Amino acid sequence: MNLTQLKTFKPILKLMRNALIPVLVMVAIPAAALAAPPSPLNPASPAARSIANLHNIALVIATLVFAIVCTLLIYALIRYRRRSNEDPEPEQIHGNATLETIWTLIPVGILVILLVLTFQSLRDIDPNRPTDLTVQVIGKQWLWEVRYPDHNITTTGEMYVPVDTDVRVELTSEDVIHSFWVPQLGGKKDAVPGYLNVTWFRAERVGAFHGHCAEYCGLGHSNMPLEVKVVDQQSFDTWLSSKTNQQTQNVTPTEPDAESDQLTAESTE
Ligand SMILES: [Cu+2]
Repeated sequence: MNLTQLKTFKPILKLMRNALIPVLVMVAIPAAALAAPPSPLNPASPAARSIANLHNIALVIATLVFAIVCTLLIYALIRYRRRSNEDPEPEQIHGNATLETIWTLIPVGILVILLVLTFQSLRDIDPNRPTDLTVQVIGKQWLWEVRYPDHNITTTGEMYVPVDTDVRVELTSEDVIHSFWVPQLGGKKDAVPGYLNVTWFRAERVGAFHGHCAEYCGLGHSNMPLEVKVVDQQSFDTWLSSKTNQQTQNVTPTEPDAESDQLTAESTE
């Protein structure tokens, strides 16, 4: 390599050196976020697993496309670069029907694969299925109220459910739009005032799953966590009976009915 060629490469090397730290930061921050406990990539429910699988497949395909395109680009830049002014122009490939057919069919094939997989995921997250437990979740500025309509129980900020049980979650809001999101149990679903949205999950293991409002809903938005506590059936039954006793002692009998009538009215609007 002579001196002129070295001078040509110098700005490129400088650019690569300057870009190294921003690129590392761009990779490290999402990687750290994904490794944190409530990661959607560590699913604990069939719907969440379906979404995570779709993400992983799309990521693998996108990475392969990126790697192949970059390799071909770098190869072409080096192999066909003009070394001197006498170099002839490389052979042009405009109008090559075979090549153009190939690079049309490959993206179409990739999109068809992703389309089929997306429809499969949509089927997996569809809440229209028989479920064993119904929970009503109401977003408020700024907390989550969780009601068990079949048991006349209300909790705040936490949801108890039995493991391996299909749970129907009926969502609405009292004020502004909130979004119900427990990353390990499923995708986001908005809680909209005067409207009933439904999602479902089946927690496959015992434990606490952290969730949070995922729609900016005012100054207290960051104070809207939701803890889903998944316990075995026996512990759930014990919790239900202790909570029922506690609430019948504390609450006047007409109050829960009035609240649940209000939710039904809001839902059917
Ligand atoms: Cu919010």
